[in-house]
Amino acid sequence: MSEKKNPLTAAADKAVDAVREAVDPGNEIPGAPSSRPAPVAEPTAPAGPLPPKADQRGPDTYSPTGTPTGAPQQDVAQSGDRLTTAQGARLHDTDHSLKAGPRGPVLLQDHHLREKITHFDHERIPERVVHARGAAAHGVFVGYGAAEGITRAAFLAKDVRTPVFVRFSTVLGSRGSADTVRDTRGFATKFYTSEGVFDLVGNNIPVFFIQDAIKFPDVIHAGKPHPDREIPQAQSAHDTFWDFVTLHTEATHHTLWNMSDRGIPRSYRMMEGFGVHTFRLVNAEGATTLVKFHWKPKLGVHSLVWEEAQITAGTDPDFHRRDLADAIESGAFPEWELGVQTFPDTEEQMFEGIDLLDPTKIVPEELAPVHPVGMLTLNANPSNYFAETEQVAFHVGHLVPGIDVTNDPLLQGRLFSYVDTQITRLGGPNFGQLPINRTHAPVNDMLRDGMHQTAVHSGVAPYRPNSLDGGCPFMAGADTGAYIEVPAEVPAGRKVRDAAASFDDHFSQPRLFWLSMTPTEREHIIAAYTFELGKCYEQAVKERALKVLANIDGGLCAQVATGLGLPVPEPETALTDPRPSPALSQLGRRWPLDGRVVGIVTGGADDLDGVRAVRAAVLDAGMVPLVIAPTGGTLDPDGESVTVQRSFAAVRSTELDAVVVAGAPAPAADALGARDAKADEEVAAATDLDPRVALLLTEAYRHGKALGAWGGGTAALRAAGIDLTAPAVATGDGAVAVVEEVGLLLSEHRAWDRFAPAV
Ligand code: HDE
Repeated sequence: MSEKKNPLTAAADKAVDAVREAVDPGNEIPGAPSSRPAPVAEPTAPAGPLPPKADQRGPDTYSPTGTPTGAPQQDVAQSGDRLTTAQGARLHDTDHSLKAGPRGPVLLQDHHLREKITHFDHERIPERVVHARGAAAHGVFVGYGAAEGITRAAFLAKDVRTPVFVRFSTVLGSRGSADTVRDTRGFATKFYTSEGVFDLVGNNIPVFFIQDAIKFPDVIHAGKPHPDREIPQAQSAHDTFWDFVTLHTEATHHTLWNMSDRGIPRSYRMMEGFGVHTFRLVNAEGATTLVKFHWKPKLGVHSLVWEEAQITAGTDPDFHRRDLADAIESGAFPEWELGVQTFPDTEEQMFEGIDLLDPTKIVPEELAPVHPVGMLTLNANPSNYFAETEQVAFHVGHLVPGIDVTNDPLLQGRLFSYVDTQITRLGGPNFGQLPINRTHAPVNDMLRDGMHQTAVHSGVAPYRPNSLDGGCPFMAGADTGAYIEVPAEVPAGRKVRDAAASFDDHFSQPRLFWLSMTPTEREHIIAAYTFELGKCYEQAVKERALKVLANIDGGLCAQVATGLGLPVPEPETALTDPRPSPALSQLGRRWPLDGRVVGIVTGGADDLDGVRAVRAAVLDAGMVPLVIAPTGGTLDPDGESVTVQRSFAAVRSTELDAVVVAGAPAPAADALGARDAKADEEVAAATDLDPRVALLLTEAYRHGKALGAWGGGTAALRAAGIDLTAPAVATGDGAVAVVEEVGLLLSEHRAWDRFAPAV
């Protein structure tokens, strides 16, 4: 079926180009709340609503039944310049309820009061039972045509542009929980294709804790806070999680990934995405291929350091959503290539001895390379979190012709769960009509009525067959774009509650993952297990966890046992000898720097020309400079002024990817231990460096971040106790030369070679 030209896609692309032009990276640090700077005095002249910021847009405007309306997106936002009731009646006072006399009582007749409070009382909807905490963006997907031989899906055809909405999330935490917790991340993509909506509802980890959907409530109940005290929030470092995953050893592989650096991503922009299950593609001739979907980020896969993640959870719990929104606002549009691993659709559905229906297994890329089939670019922020990010409803059953499911028992259960959950969360069966969920293909579904029905259907015969509505709607066939399930053979057998024998191997792939890690990555894994198990109370759980680790690797088990102060158990299964997969490691290359944040520390009177030049060089490299000085305000107000983005009191190293230092500022007036516990007075007395700067530099150093200093800045590094000859510490006299070197160092993400691994 040929791709219909979607007028709104073209309009959206145009709007995106306009965003690129409107972004002025020379002056703007992303994050301003409004599209226009606010006056100090409260405005008094009536004016209509401000337009959204240049980086924002809402869902494309389609009718509830999939027809483009062509309406400007602002038409569905608030309108008019006067405050009204929900019915549009203008109001003259919203600060006082209607009373019998100025001292009351309040009158029941006050409709405005009751409407305002009643609506407020119902502003919340149930949060997602999993993946409650998320952030999303609009974008476009462009097919390369490389998949045309294996799928008839129109959106994968060459140069077809499809609007998308992508929501990233953590799994365990509540809506208000912190972004940087150790957890799996969701990576859910809604493709608004010409053939209907396709949802690819994946994660940043390619395997799952369980092999059968019936265990999902178990694993989630174990991972969620304990039901008595409702702690801990958004994390797995507690007894119930470890109790479950050590008894239910098919969770071992996913748990190991969670304990690796994949569990604490630096950014949503720097994560891989995986469809996890094996899907079945079908081409125009009806030939089928089994595939696994992969998203490959242009910026590489990068992580935080655990201490950094913990500090950030307190200092900026919105770290990942801010990073995503700021990057898009500054024009650093995140990109991922979609790729597929392909496998012959054989009767046994195995590949090189790996069961393709077992979602706890990967197929190493060295055995089955990932073939790129298209490019995703996120290019606009939502204009309303609730309407878009909260109300978006994904479903693995939202498929388009050319993409079908397999018998993976985890996937089969998901096919039931997602509609079911939306009915509770979004209040009825019409969630597909919410603007963010509307398909861009015509809908004639004969589904009628229900809560929040926004379509106004016509005709009298929502049934088939009918003659009263002219027989409409008619069925489609393969040649007219029908979704036709692949008539796959169903293996004969008895009805059983059981799994295939090949599902019993729970340890060979965790071992493969462990052996594929570099020594630095292994150190991080050891530390994560030791931390998490160290937080458990039950000795039995810790001992059981060590037994599981012994089945992965003796060295891993011994190191964690040492940390826990427990004996090292013997493995209970024979260790296998898998070939490592270097593709699983995150390290060892250089990656683009788009949207990375560079802190520029100055005492205010240092080489300000150097500060300006560094700022310009950082912006030129597509990164974001944050000028850090003793107080807020501007530096050199009489010259070419430099705006301070962070005072020493407000900054924390964790918001920076790299730091360059222009001088060695003496303790500022507010460097008082009594006021700011970060301002260690002993450090101040011993070094004559502002202790907040000393803390910033030492934290950045031990988190492996590139550091640079020029001129008087070198003295600051020295005063902070930083070895100037250590890896990724750049010093020199030329400000720009130093920042260029820092950029090069930052392209490797972190200087892990500062710290020698023991394993
Ligand atoms: Fe989900 N999952 N899931 N899941 N899942 C949900 O749907 C479920 C699984 C994933 O940003 C829920 O709308 C079951 C695997 C993401 O809105 C719910 C099983 C993978 C998101 C649900 C799984 C995922 C969800 C909760 C076991 C990776 C967030 C709210 C069979 C491939 C989507 C909702 C968003 C959300 C059920 C397992 C990914 C309850 C029963 C495996 C990214 O329907």
